[in-house]
Amino acid sequence: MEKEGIWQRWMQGMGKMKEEVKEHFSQLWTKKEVQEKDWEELEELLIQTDMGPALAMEIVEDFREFKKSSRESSWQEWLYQKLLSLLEGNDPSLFATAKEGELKAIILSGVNGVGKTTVAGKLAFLFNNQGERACLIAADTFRAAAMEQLEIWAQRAKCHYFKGTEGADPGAVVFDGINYARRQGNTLVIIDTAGRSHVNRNLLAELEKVVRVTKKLIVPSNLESILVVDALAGQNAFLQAQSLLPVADLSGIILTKWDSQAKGGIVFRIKGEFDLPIKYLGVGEGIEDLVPFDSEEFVKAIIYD
Ligand SMILES: Nc1nc2c(ncn2[C@@H]2O[C@H](COP(=O)(O)OP(=O)(O)OP(=O)(O)O)[C@@H](O)[C@H]2O)c(=O)[nH]1
Ligand SMILES: [Mg+2]
Repeated sequence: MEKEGIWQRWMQGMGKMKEEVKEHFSQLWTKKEVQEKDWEELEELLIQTDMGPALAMEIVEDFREFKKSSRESSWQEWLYQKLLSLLEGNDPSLFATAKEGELKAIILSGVNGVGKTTVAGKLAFLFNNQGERACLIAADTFRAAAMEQLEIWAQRAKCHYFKGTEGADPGAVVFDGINYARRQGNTLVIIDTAGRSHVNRNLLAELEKVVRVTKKLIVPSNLESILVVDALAGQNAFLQAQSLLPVADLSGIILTKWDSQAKGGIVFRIKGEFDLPIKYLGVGEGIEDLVPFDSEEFVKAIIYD
């Protein structure tokens, strides 16, 4: 695949929305007399990209100031810098400060059907290709089918796999799985958890236990707790992050289904409100359809495409 244009292709879903927003910026930039309702319309459009009302207001206010003070640079350049600044410090790498020679772990959590198991398989493939020896742990013990699904991913990724019995306590499975991986000489475990509603207390307590058990066996620098979010979930994605952040002690986010009709603004909202880095984007159902989140490429594709 050519690197050129890849981001544009992944972001095709943003198409119509993105064009409308940019058209508005362009019109307001050239207009001599801007009515209050024009600014409000822009704000409304920005909210529709899922970036949240606070950020939409901030951008409109800043843009108004900029229009007053400068006729030099273009609105595109201004918006590019503005959006990029909102993602400042977003480090997409996993295990940036990991201890060499110590087992690493990734816990994947999220609501039903967002793509956790798929991400588990993609990450195992990715890290194995980078020389790690990954083991997938099936901590989704609710359904036998869920464990089988992960096993298929383990075969695709050509990595080790560990499962408990159906209905077993996920915390106990994780305990056994991590010890198994140590014995096998794995360098990385990827823990696939069951989908859970972000408002179900029992299920949240269960996830909390999985994280607690993992922390007992893995040094802090070698643990990544990742929330998997469906990029199409909009406002709901924000609520999911809000509720799982304290429970799972999250260290980052992976946004899936980016190849569908994602509107994009959610990236800025999650980064802004929780200061959680966006690590990867899921861009399809294939094993290689996972890309590290590149802020510059992302913003460039929004503004200049
Ligand atoms: N188009 C697209 N589909 C995806 C992506 N990631 C996952 N899917 C699809 O989404 C569906 C659900 O994926 P799973 O990985 O089973 O989701 P899950 O979060 O493990 O689901 P539960 O375990 O039931 O909560 C599957 O049909 C996947 O193929 C993506 O990046 N793009
Ligand atoms: Mg699953």
